Amino acid sequence: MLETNVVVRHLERQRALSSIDAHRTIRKIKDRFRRQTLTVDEITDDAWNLASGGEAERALDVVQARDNANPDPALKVLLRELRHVAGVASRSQTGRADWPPAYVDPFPDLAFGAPEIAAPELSVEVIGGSVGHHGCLLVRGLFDPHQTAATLGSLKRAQRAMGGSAESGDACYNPFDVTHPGDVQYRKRVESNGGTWLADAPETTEHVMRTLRSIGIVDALTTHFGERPVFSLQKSTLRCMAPDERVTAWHQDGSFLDETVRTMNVWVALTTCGADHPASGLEIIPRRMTEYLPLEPELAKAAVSFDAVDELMTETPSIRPEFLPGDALIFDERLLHRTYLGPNLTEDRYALECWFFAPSHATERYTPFLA
Ligand SMILES: O=C(O)CCC(=O)C(=O)O
Repeated sequence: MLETNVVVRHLERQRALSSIDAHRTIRKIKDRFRRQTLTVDEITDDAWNLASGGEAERALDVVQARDNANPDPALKVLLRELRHVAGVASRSQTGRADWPPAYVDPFPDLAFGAPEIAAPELSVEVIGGSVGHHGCLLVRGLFDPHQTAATLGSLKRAQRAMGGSAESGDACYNPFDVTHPGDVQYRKRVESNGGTWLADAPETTEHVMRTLRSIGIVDALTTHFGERPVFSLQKSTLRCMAPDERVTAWHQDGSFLDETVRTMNVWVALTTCGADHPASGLEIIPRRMTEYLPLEPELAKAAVSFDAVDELMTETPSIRPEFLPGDALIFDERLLHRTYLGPNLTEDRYALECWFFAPSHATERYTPFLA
């Protein structure tokens, strides 16, 4: 991790390589990678050379291509570090001026409930239009059965390794170096509730990013934000939610992120849950919220007051969608929602929660990774 910090500091101070030098270096490295005879140490050296020349995004893309062709656990950890360096560098963009982007309502006749599509209908217009007009978008089968099973398998390996039984070395669970004491406590809290930060699991991170890219999510969000998105250490989580009945806090994530934040969450059920299934799902108020509701922090720091939720529900009752494995809910920082932990739950629920940010408008205190 020291290496990452050194490179970040270096990047912040310098633009030492001229772009001609950088292009020459990239060409040489691509040629070397194509031959596929490089050892992991050689790839690592080449990648850091590129990154310290201000080309972390290019380094990320070439190492990723190499890892796709010839997977190696050590490359997963390297990729996670490169994502961080590239994520930090991407913060200096200005972002799109027309925010929020204007989208036509793709479901003009939908008066109540969550807009719903099948995965092949996914586009930036449907995502942006549904979230912008109805608060969220339900995507049936966003992950196909193979992608769902592979993600669930990778999540379980990460959580077993987190519990002390690593199966394939550091790539399953490899906590990213954090220095802020608040983050150390935050990670402990997440882990004690059955969560694992996505970026702490380099193998799962690469699997998830490859999957989200292959189904068009990363490109769609790049168009939506006008810049390649980042995800953050503290806000993207692999979850195993135990069936413990308790009162949970309604929240709008934007109420505890920076005021000008631009986000989109891709929440994917990896096991059957929600509705009347015996595994916890999400309860949501399916409407576009224009404001942040008052908080009542007794239950949790960002808990919205139950009175305010009750009042809103007289206009828009809450729903608890059914999720089959691979179904997803896409929403941004304004949606009012909570984990549903009502009576009669008996099974664990597994899910991926992946919050993307426009790097120019990401939460400052969070640790970014380029998607
Ligand atoms: O998975 C859950 O139960 C919580 C999800 C959530 O609150 C979120 O994705 O913002």
